[in-house]
Amino acid sequence: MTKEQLIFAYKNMLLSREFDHALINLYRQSKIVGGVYSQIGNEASSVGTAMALGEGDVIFPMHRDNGAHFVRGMTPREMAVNFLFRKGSMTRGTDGTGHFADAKRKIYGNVSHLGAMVPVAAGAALAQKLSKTGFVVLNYIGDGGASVGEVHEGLMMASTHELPLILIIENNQYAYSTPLSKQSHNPKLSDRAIGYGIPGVTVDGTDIEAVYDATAKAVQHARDGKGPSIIETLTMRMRGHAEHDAFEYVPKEMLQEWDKKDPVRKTAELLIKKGLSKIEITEIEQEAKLEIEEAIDYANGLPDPDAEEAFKNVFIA
Ligand SMILES: Cc1ncc(C[n+]2csc(CCOP(=O)(O)OP(=O)(O)O)c2C)c(N)n1
Ligand SMILES: [Mg+2]
Repeated sequence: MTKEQLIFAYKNMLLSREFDHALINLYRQSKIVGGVYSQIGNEASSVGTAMALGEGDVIFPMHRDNGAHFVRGMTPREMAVNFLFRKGSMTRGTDGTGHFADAKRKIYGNVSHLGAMVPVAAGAALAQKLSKTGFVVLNYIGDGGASVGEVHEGLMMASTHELPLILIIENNQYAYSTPLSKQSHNPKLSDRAIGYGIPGVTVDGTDIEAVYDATAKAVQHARDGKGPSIIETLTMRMRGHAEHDAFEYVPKEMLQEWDKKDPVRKTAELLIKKGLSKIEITEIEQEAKLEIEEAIDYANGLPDPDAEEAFKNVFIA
């Protein structure tokens, strides 16, 4: 990655981290109801993968991919309005947990039912192939979600028809309270690519450059008409499944080990190696913090949605 790309990556990783801290605080004050799914530990995976796309490519983020939303140009204000489910949010205030799409930015996720998004993404990839757009489709799934049957169906279709689909398996070691060892006999999830006859690779998901490089390679493979790939990004879910979960089932030593590989800190260290000064890094950090604070204040100042919104787009017998 160039120095400019790394600065962009760092900024977007910080937006994700700061937004996370802000949502956690609001949750503790009961100002947010529903799930707050922490992104901490996943920032290099969501940002590095999304950065490998070009304009016009399609993306299906999941619940820990706020970094990808920021990379695609979603502003902190838009994100805050969505997550605080205010009037004017993309779900008209009916959801605050990231189940919004934005067609103008080619963001088509998030389908809540784990696994169900992959056949939809494969369909979007088929559309790109039939219409010869040259665009690719990037789709995320977790270590738990990757074991749902529909993922297999989507990959069967994508591999057989050589569709331009890239599946990112974000292996953060846990699916709610279930460790990977209790739901997959083979811990190397990228091995699943062998069965489909497509490339599969496992990368350090805390290393922004490793994530970006692997995704850029898979994107080129797809653009060249050679079909789908699987990339497994190894990360750690540093908090509970969502903020209601005290995650006492996760060994403390495991969290301590992974904390040494904190992706945000590692990216700052990389920037210093590339010649950025500590002052320049602090400036980027302060800018991200201020942007998020301003966005949260903005959203907090907006009214609740009108009550009749709750009756729109639902079937009432
Ligand atoms: C089919 C289905 N089953 C259960 C759920 C509830 N659920 C949402 S996220 C989640 C855990 C998913 O774990 P993983 O795929 O590893 O992703 P992570 O949350 O760790 O990022 C569960 C059980 C769901 N959304 N869809
Ligand atoms: Mg997981």
